[in-house]
Amino acid sequence: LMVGCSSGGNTSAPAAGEGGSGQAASTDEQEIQAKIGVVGFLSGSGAAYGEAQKAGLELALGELNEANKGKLKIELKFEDSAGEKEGAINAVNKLINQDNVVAIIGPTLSGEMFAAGPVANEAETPIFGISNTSEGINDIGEYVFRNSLPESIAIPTAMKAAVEKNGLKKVALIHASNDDFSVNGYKVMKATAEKLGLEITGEATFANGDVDFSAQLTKLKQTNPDALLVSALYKEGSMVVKKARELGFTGTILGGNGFNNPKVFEIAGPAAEGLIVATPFSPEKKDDKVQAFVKAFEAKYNKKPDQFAAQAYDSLYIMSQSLLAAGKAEREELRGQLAQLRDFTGVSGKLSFDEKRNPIGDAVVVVAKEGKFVPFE
Ligand code: LEU
Repeated sequence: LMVGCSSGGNTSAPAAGEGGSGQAASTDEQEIQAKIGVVGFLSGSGAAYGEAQKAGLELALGELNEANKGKLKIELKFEDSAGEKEGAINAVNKLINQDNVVAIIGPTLSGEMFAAGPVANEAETPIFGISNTSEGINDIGEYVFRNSLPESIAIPTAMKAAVEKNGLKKVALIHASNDDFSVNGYKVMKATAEKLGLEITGEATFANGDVDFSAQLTKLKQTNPDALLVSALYKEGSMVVKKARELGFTGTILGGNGFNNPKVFEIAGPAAEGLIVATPFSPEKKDDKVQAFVKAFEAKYNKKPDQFAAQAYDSLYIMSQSLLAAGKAEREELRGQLAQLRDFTGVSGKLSFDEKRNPIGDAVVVVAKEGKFVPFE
């Protein structure tokens, strides 16, 4: 790498690499200019995920630039990947080579990260997932980070609670077979069911983009499960929930991380009632930091933040802390600081990081009640 990308060309600070020497002026107390790229699912079937992330990031950006005045100024450059692997690869290439960003936040989906993470890693540019919950994200390489709690922690927490409180014995599973995250979530659900000694009465799949799930659900209902375990993104997942209720399934429905967005209530309507999911963030949490964030978010956007807004918000605080510790906006230094992160308390809870930079933390279990998620107790 030639330049450390200390600033974008469109700011008033000296841009490293543009002058003859390639060195920024050595005046002490110089404000660090950091341009960070964001790759989000901002249009298409999962756009509400990307919108939540953008909202969380922009709220944090305003707060941080105010708090760090004179020391650090962050600029965010958003790119829409539309939830596509190709889109994510193109966005990452553009941000690294054209915009010369110091790091990238996103992309939204695990599948996109599996495709685009290697590109950033190869270019020695830190890339930070804020919603990638699949197994194996950090194995992409040492420039790959995330603060999103893996499904392998969240799903078992939700399943154990559901087994205890709803007395489940037999479960049926359904998932999107063409989405890495949904496939991983399904595997965790199946392994957890086996571990908990549950009988698996049936399994079915569909593809993202499908709109008719009656054949699969009719068959699964006939196997008479106590619960339906759904691993999907919100659009298809919510339609599955709705259809299952329409077909007369009255048992428990439990979903993965994809359901943690208010769109679920829009799409599934009253059929969402009783849906159980695990999340590292709840806007209802009685915690000063969480409540201050919820208040600021509501003041700015007139709605409550979801998990994706919260993790996005936290990620920029982690970036800011690491950039200040690095003392400059350079990729290698920033990577070093991010790798040293051992724990961080944000609005989405207290996170620790294992030796592979995987976050470890607690999930809370919530249940859909009258149009919102409330603690499952
Ligand atoms: N957790 C999902 C994934 O890792 C994304 C989220 C936005 C539902 O792909």
